[in-house]
Amino acid sequence: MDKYLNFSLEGKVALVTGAAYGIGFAMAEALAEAGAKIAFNCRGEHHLEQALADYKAKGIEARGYICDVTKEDQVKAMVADIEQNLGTIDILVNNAGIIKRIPMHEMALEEFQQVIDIDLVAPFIVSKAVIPGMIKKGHGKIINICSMMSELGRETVSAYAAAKGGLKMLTRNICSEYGEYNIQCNGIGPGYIATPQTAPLREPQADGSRHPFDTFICAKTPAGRWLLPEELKGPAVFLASDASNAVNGHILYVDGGILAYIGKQPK
Ligand code: NAP
Ligand code: GCO
Repeated sequence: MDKYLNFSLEGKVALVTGAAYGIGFAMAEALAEAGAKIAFNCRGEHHLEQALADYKAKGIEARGYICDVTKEDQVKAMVADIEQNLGTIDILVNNAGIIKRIPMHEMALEEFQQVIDIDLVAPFIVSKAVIPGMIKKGHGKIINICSMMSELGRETVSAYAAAKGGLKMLTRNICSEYGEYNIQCNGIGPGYIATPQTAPLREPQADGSRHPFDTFICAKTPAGRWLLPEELKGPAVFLASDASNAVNGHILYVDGGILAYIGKQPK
């Protein structure tokens, strides 16, 4: 087993943004299982309370914060409190994100801006807050949660695709600018994962039939199914650990093969 010690996160401090539930919760759980001390944030007080109970139920003493990642002052205060109580942040997962599914010509500027602020500007804000500590410590891991929409477009998700495409390039630029400080910045690009964010795409129709998007995305996924948040646990530990010290600027697509597949031929 000694061969695989470099997957261990013992003694590390990890901040996972937006990890009250969904993909962020699953990745934070994995980082804790690998030995890291966990800090997370969300916006909703009720989400925070429930998340703390959920982490505790899994034996994880997570440190939770109400912090809007688009507000630099709140982020700075959260990072300072983490550094004071847990130590310098070794691992940052920029996971917090939203989507608005609106035809672009009907989308209000404020709606477009809100998606860009949370999905692209906030990873800049949080990364900027943690990088000085990582430089001082001599190492760091930043993992940006990208998307199929970092590579592909589709109707109604213009703001989201613009943000996630930008996040792919922000990932590559942090890699370029901070690699010399032994900071690796990579992305995880999940496929279609069953979480609250995609619940509207899976809801059965009024007549009880499958949501057309549910049928569509299963035909676009070689395994013919939605992926699960737990299937992101291993990739997150890998990119957070010393096992990936030579991996930098890479977007690891955990998509079940969607990007490689033209789609199942209709019968
Ligand atoms: P989710 O279930 O909607 O969870 C989103 C999380 O982000 C929640 O904890 C939410 O907390 C938090 N959040 C949103 N805006 C925030 C803000 N301004 N400040 C702080 N926290 C904020 O989403 P998910 O499906 O787990 O997705 C997580 C990430 O993976 C997102 O970046 C998403 O774009 C990406 N992704 C998802 C899929 C998928 O199929 N589900 C695929 C590819 C990529 P509150 O509710 O308390 O605000
Ligand atoms: C959508 C979905 C996707 C997923 C994910 C795919 O409306 O198409 O929400 O955007 O969230 O980003 O990788």
